[in-house]
Amino acid sequence: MRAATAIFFLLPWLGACARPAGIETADAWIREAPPGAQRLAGYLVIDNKLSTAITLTGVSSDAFATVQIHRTTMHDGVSRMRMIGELVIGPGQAQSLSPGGTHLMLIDPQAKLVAGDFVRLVLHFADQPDLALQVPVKTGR
Ligand SMILES: [Cu+2]
Repeated sequence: MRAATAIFFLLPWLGACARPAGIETADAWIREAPPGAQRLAGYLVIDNKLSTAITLTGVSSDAFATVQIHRTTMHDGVSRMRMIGELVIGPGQAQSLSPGGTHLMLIDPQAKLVAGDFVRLVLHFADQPDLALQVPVKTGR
């Protein structure tokens, strides 16, 4: 019984291949963009369950030429976004990348992406293994 339980819990680890322990993600999605748009926005929640801070140093995807981390700010009622080089998430903190706030800017899609498609994104962290995600494209705000 005990051995069977151990195998049950080990199987996801073997399949996941060096997924970083203690970093969880939720609600990842990419917003479908109008035809011809060269920039799409991606969102997710990154939950740091570790007792130390983690640093997201970048994101890559074969589906886009470039992925940047952007932060949206308001200046005199005008929304602007700027690139941030990295994102630090404190111990026990969850960072939400969401519409109107920090987001992933996915630049120059290699193919047209529509709702229902899935895109592989790889999150890169300092001092942690990469974290690969299959992220759905959806309509919405
Ligand atoms: Cu942006």
